[in-house]
Amino acid sequence: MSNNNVVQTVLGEELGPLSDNERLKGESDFLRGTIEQDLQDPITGGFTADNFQLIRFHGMYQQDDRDIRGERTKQKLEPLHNVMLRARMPGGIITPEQWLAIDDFAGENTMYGSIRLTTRQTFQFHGVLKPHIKSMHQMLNKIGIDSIATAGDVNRNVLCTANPMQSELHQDAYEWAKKISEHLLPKTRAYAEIWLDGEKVEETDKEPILGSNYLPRKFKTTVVIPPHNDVDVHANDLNFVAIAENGKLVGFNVLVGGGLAMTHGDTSTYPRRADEFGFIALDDTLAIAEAVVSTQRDWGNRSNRKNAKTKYTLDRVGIDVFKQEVERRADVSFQPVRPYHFTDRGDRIGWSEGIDGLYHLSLFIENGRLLDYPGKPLKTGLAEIAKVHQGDFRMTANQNLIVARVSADQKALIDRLAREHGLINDEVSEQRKDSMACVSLPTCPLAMAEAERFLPNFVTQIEELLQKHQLPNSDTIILRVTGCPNGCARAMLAEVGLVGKAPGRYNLHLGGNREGTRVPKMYRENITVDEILSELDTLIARWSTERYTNEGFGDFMIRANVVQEVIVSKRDFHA
Ligand code: SRM
Ligand code: SF4
Repeated sequence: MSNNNVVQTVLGEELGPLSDNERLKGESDFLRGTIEQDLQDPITGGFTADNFQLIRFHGMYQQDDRDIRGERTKQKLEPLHNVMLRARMPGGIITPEQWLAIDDFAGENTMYGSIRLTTRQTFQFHGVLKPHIKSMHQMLNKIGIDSIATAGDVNRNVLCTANPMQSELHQDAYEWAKKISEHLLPKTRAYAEIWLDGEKVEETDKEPILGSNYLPRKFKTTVVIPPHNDVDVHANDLNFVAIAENGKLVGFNVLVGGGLAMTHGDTSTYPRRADEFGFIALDDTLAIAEAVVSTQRDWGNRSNRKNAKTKYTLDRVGIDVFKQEVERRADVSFQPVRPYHFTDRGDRIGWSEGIDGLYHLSLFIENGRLLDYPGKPLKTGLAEIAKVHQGDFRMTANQNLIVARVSADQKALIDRLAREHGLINDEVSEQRKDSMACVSLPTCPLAMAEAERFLPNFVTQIEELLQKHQLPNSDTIILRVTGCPNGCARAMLAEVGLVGKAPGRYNLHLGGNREGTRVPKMYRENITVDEILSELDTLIARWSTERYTNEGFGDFMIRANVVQEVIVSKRDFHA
């Protein structure tokens, strides 16, 4: 499929000529391109032509700092090209030794000196210049970490509920997240050859699962342990909902077709919840994962990348048709969905005790940015903890970090280190813990408005509104801000979601729920921050006085008819 004059036809329907991304994947020699030559080229700090896209399959994005872009153009300099690296960490578990190595690299070899925890349970380095790229991969390899398939048209980092309290169930679920990740990884040796000086081999195995053109678009998978929906299943193409009997994992409910991105002004794009396909036994997990991926591989739209994700394939071919194809390919019949429910998505910040008698400290890391701030040396604090910690660390899909499996005799020491370095702060409000922003400016090339740098002050203003309307600290609103409609902070599953439109201007969405099972609807378009605050002032006042007992802000927005409920996204979201 490397010829872009070829028209793609699926189940008799013509979708159009293949996009240029199909050409570049097909011609890439299994993701090698000419990345190695570009790496040697000292004339530019960047990657050229197709390599700009191909490095994504190796877990890197080319970026430049947008704050200084204009100044460099004035000085007739090329943008200060660098890469952002995203590691592959199924289930987000990292050891103290690994942590110390990444801490060291971030401090010594990146432009920003930070480690950024992401909304998909891993970390990113921002600002790695060309001379450091290869040594970065070699450092990671040495400590048992890679960045394969954390970006590009492949199955991304597989998430797993970060709940160390139920240790046995968590361990089983986590093992499945790892197995699924391994099973769906690209089989090409390109990563080892380019970054790890691996031996050159002719590819004999032609990517049996992903195919030589890889997937039509990115693909996201989770393993979730109800009642916590911390991974936000409805943002993901494929979800395995753990079903346990007497604390033991017995199988999974499978949910397919979630995704949150849209494009401003294009009503063929929309955020969408995943659909329930049914229950499967544990032994069928990999076959089902593979069948969902291969169905999407063959039926996903390779002509229009904006309509290429699984959510659009389901809506195009029909949910039942897609499901039957998965059953046929896997030779497994879905059983009726087993009962489950979600209650919440947040992390339990602070200490908790697991059923195995070990302790876990969940740290709230604002925007996931670990850096030494004046008076708050967060990055140093974690390194100090890593030097003494005998358990592990767990990154959460809420950009937080758990110091997990702490023995009783280490608890006081770790608590002291965390407090001394500002990692525990009893003043942080519950509202702040329920707020999240994507990276956005200055590193994200797609950002239309601020998000990470905007959120902290904005939360202070929301805290003031909650106080003004006499709401206690425990009554919060799930608030998420993304700098553009791609939705990286999952604003499209928030009670209040702000979506960047232009500098200082956002679309205001309302009506998601606390469990993350409803997409919020647009209430006001392209408004300023003052206008947002004024709207929220009125709505929070009403919530405070008119709500039923324990009624969440998003639920109240629907009941009070402030916005219509989005039930079927394709029909309701833009209506
Ligand atoms: Fe994302 C693109 C950051 C989670 C939907 N995302 C980007 C890029 C790489 C911009 C780019 O393409 O050049 C951003 C890099 C910014 C930077 O400087 O770091 C970026 N996305 C992030 C992270 C770091 C946000 C964060 O604050 O933590 C998250 C990294 C996750 C990870 O570790 O893998 C991140 N991105 C998400 C999520 C949330 C999720 O998966 O739970 C979504 C919405 C869910 C979904 O996929 O529907 C998301 N990111 C996108 C999209 C839209 C995809 C689409 O369906 O159209 C893009 C743009 C694209 O792919 O074309 C994008
Ligand atoms: Fe960038 Fe948009 Fe994702 Fe924010 S939502 S990180 S602005 S792509």
